[in-house]
Amino acid sequence: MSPKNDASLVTYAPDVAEARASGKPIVALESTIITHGMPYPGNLEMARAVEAIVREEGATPATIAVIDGVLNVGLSDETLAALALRKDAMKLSRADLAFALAEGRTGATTVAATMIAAAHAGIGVFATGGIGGVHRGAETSFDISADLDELARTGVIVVSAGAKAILDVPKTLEVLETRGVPVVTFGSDVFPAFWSRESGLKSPLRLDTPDAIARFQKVRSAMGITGGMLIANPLPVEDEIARDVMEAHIREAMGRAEKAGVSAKAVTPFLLSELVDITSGKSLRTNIALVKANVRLATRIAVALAA
Ligand code: PSU
Repeated sequence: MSPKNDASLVTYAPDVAEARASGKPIVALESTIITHGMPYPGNLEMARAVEAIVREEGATPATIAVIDGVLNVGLSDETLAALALRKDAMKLSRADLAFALAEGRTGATTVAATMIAAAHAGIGVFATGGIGGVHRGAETSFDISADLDELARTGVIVVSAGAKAILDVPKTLEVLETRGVPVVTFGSDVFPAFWSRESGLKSPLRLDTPDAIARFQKVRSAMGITGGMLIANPLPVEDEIARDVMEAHIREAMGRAEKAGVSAKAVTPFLLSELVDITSGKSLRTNIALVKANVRLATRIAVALAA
């Protein structure tokens, strides 16, 4: 393999290649949420359902992962199903995306790595559940997700349900502000907290339509302002878990993490998995519902950008 040959590093699913060639809207989707964020088979059901939502809303889905050393932009259903079952997939971020390509490994892309892949493929909009951020206790652990730095440098719109409430959300917003990342809450003045519609924190910016978000992004480009943008989408009311109820569950999950000595990359997957156990599956149903809502909004933004 010649490392300089893009064709040997990246492969596009046929419908993604066709959409790229004809300038049709594409929505990038990540894969860490599949391999590290949710248990099987809910993860596969979610991955299939969100691809269907993108198509229903008039765009092409591109789920991104590294398969045997090749960056796949768009996965066949067979590959998606196989990935959802794999226990050994790496969790790839900016630091190790190219490592997996160079070493022929298989790995799922986080928000940061999916942004890099999307930008490389010319895809401007990406939907996930919730971004990584500043972890609670970061003042001693220094655990801050690479997702925040990626938002500052890579020009992709990321639609999420805010930052996961397992994080220190005020500090996460502070870092985003310092790094010059626009944080726009869709249809609300309050920044959401993933499983809950409200974090109790004011959203830095607010926009109410996909068209307005597309216009904002076009003006940023026209001004030569680089970097990404975070769209925070409060989940549907009927799916939310009240903030105080969720907070008690999070504290319990964090206690378990401390006991188990979990650190670094393993923290987020561990906490998400413990929360599914603590809430008897409710946090998973809520997670799936919020991802679906984010994907729908992301697709509407991608369609507005392409118009
Ligand atoms: N959204 C979800 N579930 C997830 C994630 C997002 O609903 O598991 C993943 C994303 O891939 C994100 C990662 O980049 O969690 C954050 O991991 P960390 O805190 O280790 O940076």
